[in-house]
Amino acid sequence: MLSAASLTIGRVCYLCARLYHLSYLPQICRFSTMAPSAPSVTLNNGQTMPIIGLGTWKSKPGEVTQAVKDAIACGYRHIDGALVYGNECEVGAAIKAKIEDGTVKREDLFITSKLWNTFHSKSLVIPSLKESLSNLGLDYLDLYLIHWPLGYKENAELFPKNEDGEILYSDVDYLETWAAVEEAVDKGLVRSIGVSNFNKDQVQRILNNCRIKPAVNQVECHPYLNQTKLIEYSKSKNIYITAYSPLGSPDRPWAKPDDPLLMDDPKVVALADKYKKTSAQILIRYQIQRDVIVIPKSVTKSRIESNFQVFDFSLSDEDMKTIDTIDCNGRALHLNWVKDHKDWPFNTEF
Ligand code: 1BO
Repeated sequence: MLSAASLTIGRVCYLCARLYHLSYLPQICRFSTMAPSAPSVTLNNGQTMPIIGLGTWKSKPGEVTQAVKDAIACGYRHIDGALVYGNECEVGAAIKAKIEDGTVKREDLFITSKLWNTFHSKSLVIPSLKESLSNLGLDYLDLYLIHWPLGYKENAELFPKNEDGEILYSDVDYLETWAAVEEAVDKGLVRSIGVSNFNKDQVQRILNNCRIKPAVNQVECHPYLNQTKLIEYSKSKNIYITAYSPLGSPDRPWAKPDDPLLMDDPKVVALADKYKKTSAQILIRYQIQRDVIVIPKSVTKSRIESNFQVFDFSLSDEDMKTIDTIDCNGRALHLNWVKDHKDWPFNTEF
């Protein structure tokens, strides 16, 4: 809980005070004041994590350095990445530049990376983590996630395929992977650990067998796939959900021309008009008010900035409920092409 004293310190607390008058105190009370310009949540190990970060999935190497620099310049302190995004060196170059120009110190930043599916065996986890650290120019990560519960064939390319173009699997149990990720904490290479794209049963299986609990489960989450049940379950276990593709992933390569666009949904557009905000700001604010960490991706400076301007208004309870009504189990990243994998996560309700 924010103390009375903390309410007098810093920009975040000024925003908390403003939001108090907008009846938003119950949600904002889980935030603390680590970052200078965005609220943070406190994870189950006591580490703090800014509730909004810059997503870098699908950000091209030639564009992402400037995007991360712009994000840090306008107040982001949380950058989300992954080895498989193929742009960690360029993300690292931006981090280095913003530390060198005095905008931030390393400890001001919250940097996430993810272990790819071809490195699930115990012996491969720390070497792959070290590759991400080297790419990023860092000596520790704030958060390291197992990217998917799915193991792919190891010691080959990132997307190993047979002659028919089908992905080749490994049968490594993600519990083995989790134990190795726990060792990364012991070695001081990562501060917090978690998972991504795990369903409830898979998270529970880790909880039943772990030494260190996952702090975060990063999943696709937006109003067309609002993940209410997974969020409720996760809260009951003190695990935060991070929402990737919070804007509906309009740039996903496999989108069909007639797929509905979340940002053009009439209910979202009506709320954007009502609050004089963009659709993206409504969708980001929706997650923040559900106490969900959110990582909108953009490489466009004006969008990076406007996506961050979501702390000067509050959606009413009624409008939050209206957004809840457009859920349609509309998963953009279904990975149907590996649905016969023993650990494909989308064959249960949530
Ligand atoms: C394959 C990348 C999914 C989102 O992190």
